[in-house]
Amino acid sequence: MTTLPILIHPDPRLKARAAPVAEVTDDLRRLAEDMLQTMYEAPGIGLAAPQVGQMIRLLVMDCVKEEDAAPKPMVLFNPRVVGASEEVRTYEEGCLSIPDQYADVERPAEVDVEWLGLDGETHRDRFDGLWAVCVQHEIDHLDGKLFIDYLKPLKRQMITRKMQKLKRERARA
Ligand code: K1U
Ligand code: ZN
Repeated sequence: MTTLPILIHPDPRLKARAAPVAEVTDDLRRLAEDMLQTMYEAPGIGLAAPQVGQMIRLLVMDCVKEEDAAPKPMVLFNPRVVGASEEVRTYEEGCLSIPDQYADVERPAEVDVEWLGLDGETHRDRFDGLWAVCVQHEIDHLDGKLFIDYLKPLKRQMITRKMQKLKRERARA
């Protein structure tokens, strides 16, 4: 397994719409394994393929928080929200492509999602709590949308400038 470099905002690949996968192949299963390893190592609770420069509709996540609980890695190809609760919930989100920046985002509290699994079969489930926050954040990545796009322009601009500075510093190091 390989740990992949994570793109940092601003990057045009993080603003582009990713393409659906035609079929779940062994190469794509290997990429999903590498993404899970990258996510656990970061550490994070989710990761979308565009964040590692792969412009396909694939996301991984594991929102199990308790340290002594068994991990629950999930791999979703071509995920789509097919239903959402009227009830909304605000959560302070972060992003591995926007390190050390957090902001409140309001989203539906529960969502129904359909996707292709590692077995190539269609799956459907209802997500709530942190799982609902995370799956919506990751599907946004597949549509070229970042959590800062929900913020007021001034706050978004401030975060973007911080990230530009971070990238300049990392390039010099
Ligand atoms: O998509 C990403 O950039 C990953 C992101 C997912 C996410 C976090 C919070 C709300 C919505 C979506 C992260 O994993 S940021 C890191 C993080 O939240 C975390 C890190 C260690 C332990 C627990 C959480
Ligand atoms: Zn993110």
